[in-house]
Amino acid sequence: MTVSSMLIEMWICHPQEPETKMQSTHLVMGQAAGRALRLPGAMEQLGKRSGPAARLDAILRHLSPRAAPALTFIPTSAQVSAVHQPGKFRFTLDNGILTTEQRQFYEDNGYLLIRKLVSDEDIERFRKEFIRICKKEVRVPGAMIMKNEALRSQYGQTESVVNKVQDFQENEELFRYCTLPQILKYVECFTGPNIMAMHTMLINKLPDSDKQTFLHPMHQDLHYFPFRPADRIVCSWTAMQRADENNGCLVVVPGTHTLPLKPHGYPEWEGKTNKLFHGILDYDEKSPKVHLVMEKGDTVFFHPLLIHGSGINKTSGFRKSISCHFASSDGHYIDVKNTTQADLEKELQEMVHRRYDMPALALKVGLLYMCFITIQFGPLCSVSLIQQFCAFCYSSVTDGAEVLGRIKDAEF
Ligand SMILES: O=C(O)CCC(=O)C(=O)O
Repeated sequence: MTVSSMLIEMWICHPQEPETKMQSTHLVMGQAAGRALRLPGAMEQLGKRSGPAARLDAILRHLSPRAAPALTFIPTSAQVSAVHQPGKFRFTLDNGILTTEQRQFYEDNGYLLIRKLVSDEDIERFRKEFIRICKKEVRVPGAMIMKNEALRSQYGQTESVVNKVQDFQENEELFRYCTLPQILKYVECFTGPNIMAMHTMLINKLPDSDKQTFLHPMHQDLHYFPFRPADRIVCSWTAMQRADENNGCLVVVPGTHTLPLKPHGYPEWEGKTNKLFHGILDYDEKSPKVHLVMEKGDTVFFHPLLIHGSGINKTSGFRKSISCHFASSDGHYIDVKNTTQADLEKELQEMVHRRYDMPALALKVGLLYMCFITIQFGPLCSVSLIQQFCAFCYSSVTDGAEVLGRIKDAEF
């Protein structure tokens, strides 16, 4: 049997340890190529889980029957060696998908653009689901929905006010993006075959006529991630419509994926800055930038150290994209204390304190550390975070179900 695939959004880590292995709660062993399973039902058929996975299952059942993790298993080629092969290539792995030229391009530039990777039909489904979320026809437990409140009185509950849906792992339709075989086959070239979906976003860059900018300052995504190794993390970002300089396409500084992680903070510019939209503090505006002009369905894969951002949307329409950060489950978490990421952790801690009003609980069991691990970009805990939290703190938390309920029922 070979490990043919793994795509999960649920994992366990140990906050007490400075470097913690990313432990998957589920491994899919020996799936036939071409089969994709939807869990938890199917998992039971694969046999009994043991160790931490079994413990987590038991805890989640105890907490709430609704809390069972949504698991999606998608076969990958498993042709790739996740072990770093010294020599020519550092940032890419060989599974026969990328040509030598494509590998070399990513090695040199830190990104790779694949044209027409996602079909119009899939994009239309994502778009429709996004509209339903905007209209509150569906709720996405644990997701952070970022709105421009100033526009609400004019436009009501519509896509005209929603900038972003983040951490949509509990929405089956949007999460389908992270499971598309054509996406995963490329992801595997960067992460290796055991893949975890770490962070998801559907960005709807609003027209900027009223100066309520939704501008992404130049940054490195690794700033938001307390896990490593960086070279086994990749973002896949798909344009849901044409993106160019006019509507705020992605802008990258090629080759910067070889730089270390730089100190980030709020940009010192006139006008609005968005919560947690940090930028590189010493960013040199003269750096040679490339505007990634993309058509609907085009997808760019990029390294988490690549310096990138996006400008304002100067048109009267929206600019939509859907993205996911994937990482190898063979990675580990780091303690960000005394690193450039420490301030972000603090900011997130404060947000969680305010949002959920549970400092005592948090302090008792180290929730705050865990928050940073899972929230990544957003101010809100994701459901999987709380599940992990409960799993860890089972012995000391008596009201885990209540905490979980509070998060799941939160109105965003
Ligand atoms: O989609 C955008 O406008 C920017 C996205 C971005 O910077 C990111 O995903 O890190």
